[in-house]
Amino acid sequence: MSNSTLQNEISTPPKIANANVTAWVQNCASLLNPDRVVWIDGTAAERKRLIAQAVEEGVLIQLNQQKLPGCYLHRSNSNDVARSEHLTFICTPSEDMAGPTNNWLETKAAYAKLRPLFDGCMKGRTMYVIPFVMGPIGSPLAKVGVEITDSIYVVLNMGIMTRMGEVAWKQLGDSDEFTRCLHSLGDVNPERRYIAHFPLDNTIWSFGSGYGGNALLGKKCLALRIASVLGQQQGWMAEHMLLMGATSPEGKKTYIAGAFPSSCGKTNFAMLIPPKKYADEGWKITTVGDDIVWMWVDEASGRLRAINPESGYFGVVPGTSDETNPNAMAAMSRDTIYTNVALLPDGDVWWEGRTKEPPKEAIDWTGKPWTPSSGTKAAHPNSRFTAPMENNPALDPAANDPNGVPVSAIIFGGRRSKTIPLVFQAFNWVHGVYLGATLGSETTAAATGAQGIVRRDPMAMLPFIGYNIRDYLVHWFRMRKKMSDCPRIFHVNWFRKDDQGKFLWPGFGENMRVLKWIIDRCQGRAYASETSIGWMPRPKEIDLEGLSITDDQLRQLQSVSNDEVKAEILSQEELFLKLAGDLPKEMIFQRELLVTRL
Ligand code: OXD
Ligand code: MN
Repeated sequence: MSNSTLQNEISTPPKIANANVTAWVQNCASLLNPDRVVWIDGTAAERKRLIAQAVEEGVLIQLNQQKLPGCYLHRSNSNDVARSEHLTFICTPSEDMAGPTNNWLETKAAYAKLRPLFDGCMKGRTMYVIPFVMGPIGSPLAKVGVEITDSIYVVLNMGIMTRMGEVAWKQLGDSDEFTRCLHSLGDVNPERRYIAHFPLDNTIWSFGSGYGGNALLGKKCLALRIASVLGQQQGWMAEHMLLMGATSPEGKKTYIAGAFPSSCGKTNFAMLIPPKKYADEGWKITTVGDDIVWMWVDEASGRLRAINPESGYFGVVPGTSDETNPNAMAAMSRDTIYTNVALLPDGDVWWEGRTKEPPKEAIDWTGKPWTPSSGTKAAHPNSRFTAPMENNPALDPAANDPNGVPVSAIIFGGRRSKTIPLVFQAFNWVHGVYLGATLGSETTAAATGAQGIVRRDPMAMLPFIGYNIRDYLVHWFRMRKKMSDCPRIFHVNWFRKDDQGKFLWPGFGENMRVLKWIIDRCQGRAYASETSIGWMPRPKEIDLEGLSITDDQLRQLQSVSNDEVKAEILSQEELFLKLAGDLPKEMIFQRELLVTRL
């Protein structure tokens, strides 16, 4: 791009901009050749302008502003509806740095492969420069990123998911420490789609997709893949976890982090509304985050503390309703971007599970007329809402606290129709890390590929560990040594089914009953029986009052079969073999101890 275009009024960097960023933006503009450069300032007036422009360009559809003030619908390209794990790369000088669970490209080869795609790709387009902060402003762990993109949808989503605009310049000062995030929609062709991470250069290059997890580069790319590398180097952790607060009737607050694979109900759990009985007693649940946490050991207390680096929710909508998650429904009732849901004749939105009765007619997520007899889904199974966390009626008061919150429990959970009981507790941290490392879950629509197949998803981080899983597991084991008092670790499974294929546990708000036992264990209040797989509540420890679950069904939910556990150990072999020769010794010892307990 010629300098004269860059120097027109609209493209002048704001005075406050950091010189290192300005130089990098100039370089990118020369490569991308946009018609215009727009520096995003993050103000409400700018947002209003950009929304109007997005509506005019057909990127957004204005929804019924009486029912859904400030809400818009976006329909993505139908080939671009989920994260593309097979097109996601860790680019490092050696393959060993990326390890056996990542797709790897050699750094120089990756730049050489991607540069021609970016070369001139913004001709005829506007290049937006988005300065943003991940983490509460002023937090020692907060990180600055700058995303260059040609997608107005990305700009508007980043404005919800991150602290965007002038705050980033203040957080960055004159430092060179910012993540260089380069994104272009290209021609949205899966054949030319790459989500490439260069952890050693603090750089992300994403081409050919507008989908959240591939294109909102502050989220999975920065806050998990790049941050996990920084965490390993600097002694902290970036994890795919929700973070919630639970206040007991006596006013004691316990913070709980939970790792669940994509589309396994993290958002629902983080926004849980206690059943009436618990609410009447005075239990209160508040949300710090629903997808990502950054955790470090506080030197003064020796305890793990956590922040949520995001400032919004990019949640799955199908199945969400006033019954299953009223807080999420409230969060997405205003100032929300819906992606790939169905549009109703009155400008409202709909998705499977929103109401018991489907609407008589709608426009489906692809833009075609739809009726209940169409035989297709009206909303895409991975349709999403992007809403500011401030909209959540149950937002935790510490969600913006730069010092974060202390973590008392870590919960691992997968989607397992068989074998895995409702809840059990690890014997100790090392055993808990083993449980997390061997976490299995049935695959969902959040990523392209076959669904419903059990895959090992260590700490629910399989698609997000930005380096060698061997070093990641070692990092988890070593974190214990930094803590004088470590969180208790638990395993849950809300998805166990009976022989008829019916869910045994109601889930959603009723998960409070399980959470209560977890909290009581952390506070040294509840009893547990020692079993081969860990500490388990006695049946009477899980309160079933008001549920139509029989004691027998609870026993089924909690049953552990030695034969099934043996089969589980065998099915973990695939992961162990991937790590062959490199498996941390704790993993081998824990497996052997489990075998001897059977
Ligand atoms: C997400 C995911 O969008 O995990 O959070 O895919
Ligand atoms: Mn996620």
